[in-house]
Amino acid sequence: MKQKSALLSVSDKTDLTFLATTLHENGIRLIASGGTAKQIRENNIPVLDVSDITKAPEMLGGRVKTLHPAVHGATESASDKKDMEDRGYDFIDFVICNLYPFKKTIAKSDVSIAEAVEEIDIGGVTLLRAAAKNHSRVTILSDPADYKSVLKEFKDNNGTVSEATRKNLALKAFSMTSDYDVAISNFFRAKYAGDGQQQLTLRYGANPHQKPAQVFVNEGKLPFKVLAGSPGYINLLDALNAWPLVKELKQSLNLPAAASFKHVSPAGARARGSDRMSSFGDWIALSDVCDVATAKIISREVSDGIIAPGYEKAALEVLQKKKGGKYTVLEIDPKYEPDEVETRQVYGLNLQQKRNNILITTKNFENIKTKRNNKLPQNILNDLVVATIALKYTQSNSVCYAKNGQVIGLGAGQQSRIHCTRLAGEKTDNWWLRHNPKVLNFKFKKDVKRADKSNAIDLYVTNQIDDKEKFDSLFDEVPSDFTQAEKQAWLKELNGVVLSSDAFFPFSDNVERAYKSGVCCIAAPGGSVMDDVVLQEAENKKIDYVFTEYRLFHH
Ligand code: 93A
Repeated sequence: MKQKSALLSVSDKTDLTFLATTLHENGIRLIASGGTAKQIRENNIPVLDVSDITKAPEMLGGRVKTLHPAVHGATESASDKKDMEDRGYDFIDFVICNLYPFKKTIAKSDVSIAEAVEEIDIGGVTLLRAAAKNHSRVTILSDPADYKSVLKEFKDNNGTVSEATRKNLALKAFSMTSDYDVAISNFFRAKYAGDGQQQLTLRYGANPHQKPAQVFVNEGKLPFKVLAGSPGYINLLDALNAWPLVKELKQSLNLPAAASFKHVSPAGARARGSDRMSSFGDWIALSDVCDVATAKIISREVSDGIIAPGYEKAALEVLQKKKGGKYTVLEIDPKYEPDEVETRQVYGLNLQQKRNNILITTKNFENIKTKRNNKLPQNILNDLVVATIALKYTQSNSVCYAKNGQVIGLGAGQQSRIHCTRLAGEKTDNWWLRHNPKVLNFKFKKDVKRADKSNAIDLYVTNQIDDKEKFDSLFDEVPSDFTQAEKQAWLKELNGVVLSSDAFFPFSDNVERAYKSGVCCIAAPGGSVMDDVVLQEAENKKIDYVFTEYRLFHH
């Protein structure tokens, strides 16, 4: 039987001597590149230089060590065998290779491009790929951690390595080259693509100590331009959730849409006033080109940034002056469509899923399960679309109340559904209480800031005024108390509210709570063992209940 050969070319020389000794002891001929051969030889193990089989010496300062037809690519096909014989080359059975430490080099803070370039492996990647491609006969060892187990298998099985092991090792090698190439392209994207083209450096990550931070696409260009300010990581999370929300609302209802986001959930949709307190320092999205009137409204609000498909020239000038020029303005390409499949990394692992790209339209609300109505009026259908699209971009669990084409109460990110229903219900009640004539007629002093007004109104309607003197000092005319009886009477007048839930209601308490905030129609998926009980509660309360087709969890 012909003697087997191993080609060794390793940058990380961990356990190299052990490996070479064992291979040699098992009758395998060793061939190695410069530094690898030197270390093997120093340990008195016989080894050939790559040039012994290529008849071409290592050259260009080591940049060409193993790149040669004697080394790469031969399969067991008859024509390959003939080619090899004609040239007098032998087959290689084992390839042991790991790459120049590119990642380690670029991790140094002051690395120059020249230094990084020197660490780009050419021949090693070619070796790994050629060997992995030929894994039907070649064993490829790309990680010193595998030496021991593979050598044991080799010895225990009369000098063979199983197909299963070869497959695993090939996969490892393919993954290694792909990871290596990603590191190289990321490095050069940051250096060469020009900030904002394919990559944009962000101020910082979720927190100021999480630096560096960036947003990038692997190919093509980023679908947005920065027209003012400098976005941070959470700004982008908000923008990239708020934009599809308004885009889909517009698509579905053919009406202009706006959204106000905070901490990656909407604080309002189609109107910013749904939850003024939460919208303080928000991110705004508009479905349409921002005109001057809208820019002027935004300019007096406390807000962090905006994303829209365009800006009238004068509108942009208004926004560029906001926050002393620090207001962030992004222009999104309205034609941009993300890939069907989305991938994210959490705790070092890649998670992948098909994007939630279903479009919510009024058609989603035709499966009415209660007896009162067999068709819903158009305004209710529209409100259900608004509430449900808002949920599609809200951190789960989530429940949304809507009325008059806008979100009026949204409960996000609660682990319990009834807590969502209560939270959103309380927000809805507050929204309604804020629309009481007593509040609408507040006579604030002239110099009171908008945020202080919002805060005072919130304290007033939620009975939380601790410092009455401070509260009174905000007014030209101090408002009389909003008594419990007055509030109860006013809340009774709230009606025509719709509610959407991102998943089924497991208990009828949700329906009871919704009823207290004037809900006349609920949309939620079915599928709970308690469906019958939940629907019966809706019948009792004269609430229309629609089963929707889709669960809409979002994280
Ligand atoms: O500069 S290279 O890209 N040119 C080559 O032909 C080549 N062949 C193997 N680098 C090349 N290698 C790499 O050299 C291997 O990937 C390994 O990391 C390193 C081993 O070099 P030495 O044996 O001289 O220590």
